[in-house]
Amino acid sequence: MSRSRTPTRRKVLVIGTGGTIASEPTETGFSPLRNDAFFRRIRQHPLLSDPLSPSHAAFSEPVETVQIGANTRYPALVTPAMNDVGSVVEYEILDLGLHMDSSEMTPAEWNTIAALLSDNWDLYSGFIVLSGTDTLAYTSSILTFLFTNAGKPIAVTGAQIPLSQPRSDGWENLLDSLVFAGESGWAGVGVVFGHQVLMGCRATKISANLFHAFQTPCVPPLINMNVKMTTDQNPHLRHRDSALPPRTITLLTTPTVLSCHIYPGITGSLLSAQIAALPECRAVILSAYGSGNLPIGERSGVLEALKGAVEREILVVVISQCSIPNVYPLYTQGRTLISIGVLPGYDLTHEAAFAKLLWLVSRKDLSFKQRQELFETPVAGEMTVI
Ligand code: ASN
Repeated sequence: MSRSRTPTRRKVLVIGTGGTIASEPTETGFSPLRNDAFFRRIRQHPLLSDPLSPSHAAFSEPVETVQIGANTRYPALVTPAMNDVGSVVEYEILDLGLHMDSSEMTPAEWNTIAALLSDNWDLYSGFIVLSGTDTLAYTSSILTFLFTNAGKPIAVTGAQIPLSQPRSDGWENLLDSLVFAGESGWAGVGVVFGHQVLMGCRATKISANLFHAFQTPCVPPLINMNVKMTTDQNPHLRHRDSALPPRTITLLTTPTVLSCHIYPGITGSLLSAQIAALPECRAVILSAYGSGNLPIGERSGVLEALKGAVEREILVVVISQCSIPNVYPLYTQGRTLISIGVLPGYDLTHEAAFAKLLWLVSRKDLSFKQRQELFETPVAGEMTVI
């Protein structure tokens, strides 16, 4: 890992959305209550808030917040030294008005997060998005497409155990995120979890129990944060630079991307009914068997249904149900699908396929043909085309 010789004091913006990391026990189970307990816990933690800095304080000390529209900004905190030359990170937590379990996350929240990142781009050297883990990989995927090639780091992290509970992994995930977003020389969207930084558009949640909750099944981690910080020669790890992110687009918030799981006995009429139930359907993800196979015999009517969808300019893509995905047209089924305009998703995760399609259909500047072409072109290392 590259180390600067002179100590740095970079500013990082932390956007809080809720999730387990910010949850407190309630009568109905853990809930990401929107109160300042979350900030108080961080403020009194000696590894996250330097005990010698004036902002460090005991849990019981009062908190002065600033209301910015619906969001709440907490006072800046400073970490203790993060490396051997004494670099520190100064960070501010901005809590979204609505704290939520991430299973409630929708494209509308992604628009809010993306707008906050854009509006604050010049004011901070790095960003951290705190999310629940259930949809964290969807959030990191969409942020990768919205902030492709940005020259600053955006860490997306959370926890399996709340900070309010014993043995929380949130402390380490937050500390590692501050290292990635504030101390390191790296850029790009990374899922920071279990002492690793993973490609934002390749990550998938593999467990609700393991502290290593995320994996990138087809590529190595970007960074291993062990005693030594090592990189796995993932070509998508980029250095900080002054490149601006592309102008953000506003994601469509009405349901436009349909996801269909293929299973034995599925019929064309079942697929058509699902497509018809989405009046503004612009894209369909088919999670198919193995290398992208699904029933195409006349009996099922699936091929006819898909042909009709492509003719109505709906992007239809095939990804694999396998936990290590890889779609390639090896069998007659796969090739027939391609011949009617269905697009192979190669090794895309479901999260990245959904995010890429939402990003493509939300771009008003693209024709249907251009969206098809761009779907098959990797834009942020999200897939390997073979
Ligand atoms: N249900 C939680 C969430 O996604 C799970 C977690 O964060 N570990 O908000």
